[in-house]
Amino acid sequence: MTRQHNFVNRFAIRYTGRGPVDRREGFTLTELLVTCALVTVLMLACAQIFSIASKTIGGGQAINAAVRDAQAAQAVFARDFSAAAPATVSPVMYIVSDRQYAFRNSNDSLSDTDGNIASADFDGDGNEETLSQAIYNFRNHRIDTVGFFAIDKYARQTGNGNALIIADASREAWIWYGHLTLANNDTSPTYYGPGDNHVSATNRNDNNRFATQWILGRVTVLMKDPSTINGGSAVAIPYGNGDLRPLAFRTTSSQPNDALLNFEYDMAAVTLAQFKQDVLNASSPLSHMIFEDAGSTRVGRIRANPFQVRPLDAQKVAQQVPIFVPACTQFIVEFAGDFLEQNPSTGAVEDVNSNGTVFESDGQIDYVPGTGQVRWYGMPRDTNGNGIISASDGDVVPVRDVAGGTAPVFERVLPTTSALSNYSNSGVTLSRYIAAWGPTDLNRPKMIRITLVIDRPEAEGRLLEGQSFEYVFNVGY
Ligand SMILES: [Ca+2]
Ligand SMILES: [Ca+2]
Ligand SMILES: [Ca+2]
Ligand SMILES: [Ca+2]
Repeated sequence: MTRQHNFVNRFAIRYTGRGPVDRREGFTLTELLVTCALVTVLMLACAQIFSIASKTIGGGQAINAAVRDAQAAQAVFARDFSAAAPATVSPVMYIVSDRQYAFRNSNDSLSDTDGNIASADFDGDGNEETLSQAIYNFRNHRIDTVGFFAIDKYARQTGNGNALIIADASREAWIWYGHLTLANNDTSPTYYGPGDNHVSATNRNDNNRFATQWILGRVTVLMKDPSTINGGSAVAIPYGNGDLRPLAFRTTSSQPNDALLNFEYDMAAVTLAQFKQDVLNASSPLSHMIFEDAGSTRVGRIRANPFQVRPLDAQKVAQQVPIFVPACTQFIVEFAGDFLEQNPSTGAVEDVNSNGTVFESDGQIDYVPGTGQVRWYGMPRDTNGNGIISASDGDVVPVRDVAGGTAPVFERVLPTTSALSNYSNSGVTLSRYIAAWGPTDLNRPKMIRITLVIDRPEAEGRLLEGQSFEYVFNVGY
């Protein structure tokens, strides 16, 4: 028998009570008190060590969690963009770029000395300064939205009443990404957009005011002919009468109002072909190309409620379906493609074939002369970090700026009235940028670049800002 076996056997005897335990093995009161004191000292020491360790681990965990979320998101983005419907089939694709000032979190809000959200001590010299709106940081955020049609295999994720999910599927869907509008804590909640101020002292933006509270959403709205939809008319967003759904945001009074906005249903009773015809018939197509908030200047943002109370019903469950990436403080969408004709030897944008326009494909994805890098278009942004933001510096700018000041038809709304030679001046203000390709705009982006910042609450005090992730996707068609 080995020593180990003896050891095990001795324990077995003690705990099965086969013999009387020697009194000398017990503790006196004094011994117990001394032990307790020693344990207390040890516990205090351990608490110190664990506290220091957990501060270090906290930063690491925040990074790990952000990386995990970003990796999961990357796979979903890649599949969605690769499934984008061809321009000949897809009536619409759009990118809306918006910017929003917001405090990172409550502590950031309290630490601001002058009460002006736009100014902060960005350079660490002890004074608050204001930067160009084209420079994005923990105060100045991008809250872009992107919408397009796709062909893949999509399962329904919403239901009706007590049927939490109705079994149904489609090969056609409208896909939307953007920061969500979120419910506040009221029993009958008010919905607030990212960075919105409180409506009043009693009606507050509890869950969507600070950037670290924001949630990036993703929805797929299945598209089917009404006669083929399971579960009856209640699940459908009817189409016709020139009222273009699903992209028209507010439906007519006879239909379920805000059904899509509220995300009660992820099924539109219209096929891609039917919807395309509707867009072609529309008198003012632009208003139906982007998912819009009628009655305000705001872009449409799907409503979600991450904090539902029981009992759950189909609508409460549906309002959690859009939740995609929590703590997402920046969502930047940019595009590349073959929109301009460039001189093959100099790279200059010019009418090489003398047909009167530079807005045409020359067989080459537009590139930056000199470096030969892919030219990315969108809301102005300094991508090489040198403090200059311009077309000639190779930064992100509208196509207009690269094309000598004239915008192509798909640039529907521009952030400045004219192209600027440098957007980094602190006086520069940017309004919305919209690129929207309609049913007759067949030359569409070849690539989409997504830049995400994930700033999880546990990173506070450990990381200066969130983690940034950048992805480039080929568009499937
Ligand atoms: Ca300030
Ligand atoms: Ca080109
Ligand atoms: Ca030409
Ligand atoms: Ca630059």
